[in-house]
Amino acid sequence: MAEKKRYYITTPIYYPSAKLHIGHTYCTTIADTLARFHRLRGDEVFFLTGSDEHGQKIQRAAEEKGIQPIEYVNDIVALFQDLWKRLQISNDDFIRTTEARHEKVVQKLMEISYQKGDIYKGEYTGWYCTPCESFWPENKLPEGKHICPDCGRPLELVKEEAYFLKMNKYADRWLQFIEENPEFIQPESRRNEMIAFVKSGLEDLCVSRTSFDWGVKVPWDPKHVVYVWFDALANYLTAIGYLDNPEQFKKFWPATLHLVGKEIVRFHTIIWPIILMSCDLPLPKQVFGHGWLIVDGTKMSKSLGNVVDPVPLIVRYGADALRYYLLKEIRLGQDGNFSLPSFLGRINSDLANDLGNLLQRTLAMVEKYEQGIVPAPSTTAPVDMQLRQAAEEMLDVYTQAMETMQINEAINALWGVIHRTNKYIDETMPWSLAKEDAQRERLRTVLYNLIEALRIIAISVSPIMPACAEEIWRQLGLQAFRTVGLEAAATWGAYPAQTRICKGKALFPRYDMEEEVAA
Ligand code: ME8
Repeated sequence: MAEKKRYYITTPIYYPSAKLHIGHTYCTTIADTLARFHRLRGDEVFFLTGSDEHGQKIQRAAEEKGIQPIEYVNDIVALFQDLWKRLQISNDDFIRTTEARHEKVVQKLMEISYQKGDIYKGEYTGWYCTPCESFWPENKLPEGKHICPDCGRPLELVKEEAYFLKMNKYADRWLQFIEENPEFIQPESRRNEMIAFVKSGLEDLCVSRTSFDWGVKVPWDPKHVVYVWFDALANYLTAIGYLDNPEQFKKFWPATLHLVGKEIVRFHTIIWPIILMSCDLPLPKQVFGHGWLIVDGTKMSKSLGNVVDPVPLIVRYGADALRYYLLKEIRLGQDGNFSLPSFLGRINSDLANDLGNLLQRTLAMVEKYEQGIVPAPSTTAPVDMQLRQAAEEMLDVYTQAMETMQINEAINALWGVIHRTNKYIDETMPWSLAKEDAQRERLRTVLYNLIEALRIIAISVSPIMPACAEEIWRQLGLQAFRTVGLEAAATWGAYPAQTRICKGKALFPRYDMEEEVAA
């Protein structure tokens, strides 16, 4: 058997400065879908998410509430974990930067870099964006304006003793790496931006702070805490066992994909690789900067307060519907809008009508004409071959699209087969076949083919809507869904005839648009 591929995928570890919104849900859903797809394909997957709990932003938020930072983050991190559970996120680990296993890794990396002579003591005088936790030297700012070039919020003037990482020492190596690895920064536009940023001159990076204390202590000088981005990025090493599980670490590092929002591509493609170079560790294979969910033309953001809470949407419409909508509506790499009417439109048309109805109609006919037992096929007509061919071709397009992270293209291919299968019902007219005894075998073949198409649809839809896939599987009378792989979808005719179906409730209800929007 061919050796399994390793697939290590990460999301950003989110700040527990407030509860998460559908922007975070969007990123984590993409990562989950890719992780599930790779597991389905038989790859060995490690999927990581977590929380970024140190830094000035969190310390201030806790102070405003009059509680200790750790108490503050504990409550919010519990909400993160609850959200991921509701959304059926299949992460293999959840890393918190306040865990001892992580603090040790941060200190180790600082130590290695320091011993190598890449970290030196100095004083930082310049600007700081607390919401982004980002340093902005005067020369990177638009003339005379002390606002953050990333988020547009006011900067604070900071003057404090600090340690610095020699970024410039690695600039040439970085440029060479980027040239030799054109896939490293995606999409292409982000890559060009990052190259321009580095070519405009890299300032040494402040890697410690002394004006507050909520962070990992610098091991040789504990009045300093490690800069929150240095601390946060190291999470990707901690979770796979950099210090405590060398075998697993060797298996999964370098990461296959860091999926991040476009505003933090710079941290992941410039700062992170240089930290890794300084520590003599290999660089991740790819960083992909996805687009934003926007509201009225502005990025949805915790600190702007213009956010949509995913929890009531999941409670009302279900995790699968939300996952489907986010994956279908937005092309990876581009920005997208969330709106309730378009969400409801998708549920009604794609989920309730196209998919839900196909299952309902098919199972109702198996019950009516075959007393709920799926018959064996025995005839072949050109229309059957067309259906089979559509399913087989879909699998190729779907696999290729998933591999290149074009999830919405994979969905389009899959829905192509759902439409084709609905059309097959209209073309073969099982209700007419049922009227003639001479057509009995033909009717049986048609019913079998419909069930078989649904089996393939269930497998392929599972990375996108895991609960719905499992429900289709159950209603088809099949078992042990979790052990099924993508290769099972590639074999037309694998559905075992003479199985009893288990017709249940509709997969998705239809909503009245006006009532829902008014509610
Ligand atoms: O940046 N649309 O955490 P964070 C789409 N702790 N995605 C969005 C979004 C939106 N409107 N808003 C946020 C941090 N996101 C750091 C990360 S990693 C070592 C440290 C998503 O809580 C998107 O993926 O601000 C973005 O990059 C991430 O949340 C930022 O989350």
